[in-house]
Amino acid sequence: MDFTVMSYNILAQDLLEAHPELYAHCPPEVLDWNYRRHILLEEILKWTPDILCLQEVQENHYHEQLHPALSEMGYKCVYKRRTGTKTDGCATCYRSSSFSEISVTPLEFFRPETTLLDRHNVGIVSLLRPVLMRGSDVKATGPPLCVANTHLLFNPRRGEVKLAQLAIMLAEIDRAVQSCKAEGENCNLILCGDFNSVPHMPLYQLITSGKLYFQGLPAWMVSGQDDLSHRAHCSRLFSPLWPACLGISDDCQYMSRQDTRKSHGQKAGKRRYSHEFLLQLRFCPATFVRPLDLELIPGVTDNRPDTSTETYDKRFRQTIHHRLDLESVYKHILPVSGGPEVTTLHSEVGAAVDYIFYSPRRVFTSHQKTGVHYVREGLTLIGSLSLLSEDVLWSMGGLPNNKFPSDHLSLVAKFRVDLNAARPGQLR
Ligand code: KL2
Repeated sequence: MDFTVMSYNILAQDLLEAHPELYAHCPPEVLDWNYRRHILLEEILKWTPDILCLQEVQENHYHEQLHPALSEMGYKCVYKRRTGTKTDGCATCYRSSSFSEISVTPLEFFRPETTLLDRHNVGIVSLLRPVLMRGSDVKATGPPLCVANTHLLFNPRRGEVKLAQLAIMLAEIDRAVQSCKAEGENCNLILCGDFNSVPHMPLYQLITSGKLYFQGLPAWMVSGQDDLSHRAHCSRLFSPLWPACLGISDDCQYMSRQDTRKSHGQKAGKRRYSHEFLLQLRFCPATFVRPLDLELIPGVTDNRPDTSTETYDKRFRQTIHHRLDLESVYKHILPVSGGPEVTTLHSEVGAAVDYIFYSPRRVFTSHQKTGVHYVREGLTLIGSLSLLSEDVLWSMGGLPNNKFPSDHLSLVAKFRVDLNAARPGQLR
């Protein structure tokens, strides 16, 4: 079965109006919501994706216009507005002729119990089942597909918040994967949205490589949106990245309540460390920068702490991981010119910040008592809609324009899924 996925940040009208300087290059008519709405719906209709992940969907526009129009086009939708005062949010829609819903989890990243997660971004994690219809009968069903849609924090300086928001998404996806495993099924993955982070920088690397060493990393570098290295003061990342009360391990998995208590040795939710524990912070490698004019006192100022001790490593793992197999549909380079693809453009930036990540197809063998089993899982990427270069977009007058109604382009990918691969370990 083939299916298509679209990820599209449609530019909330309230955000457009809050930052008019970003759109000063645009003729006023292309900024008009009623005009933009028609082209947005045309763009969706043109590709008619089986799965549609939207960001910056303004609540009133969703209820009054977009949801009715999408329902008319055969979509079932879930909407999650941001917490706080901003009026937009994410919407995940699927064509009910191609998928049926197993579960939907809206996620809020704002956690009042932590000083870290103080921003009002959200995400939606849906578990869907592919269905192949013949007329009104179900001809076949496929392995579950987890579709995660998010819009991470914009603030380029607060990379630590972006990572923690991402960790919540990854933990929720992992929970969906585990729930499928418990039923004896492999779950395919789609993670898409606006990550406010550019390709190959640390946040992106964490998603695609499954690990990130972050100790001492300047917070602005996480997303790579801007180069803030000239700043005199920059905050850096130190272990632990997020407090244990978040209930998420450094493997980006939910911990049981018991683990949460164990990892701090006391009541969850309180950051109370022992004197012994705090003493170890003196030996944090990134803080141990030797001042140039430090007077040499033999045995005192030439002494280096040993940071390789076992307890140090155990308490601070300095690396975050995840166990999901994710690859980007787009490779961020344009095929002919070799120049960078952009997914968003306005008067201040042109960059790739939107992505569709997916679990790629893997075939492996397992040798069990009964013989050789071929285990197939993952999605085969069979096509994607081209992105454009910054130059080409500026030659069209920048974004939004009369062809592209948002300051982002839509991303579209086509996948093939093996409907017989629903259960692992089958003999073929
Ligand atoms: O980068 V975006 O645009 O994905 O296209 O995500 C955020 C920004 C969106 C939601 O917060 O609003 C935009 N300067 C420029 N753009 C901003 C700013 C800002 N200070 N704050 C929010 N956005």
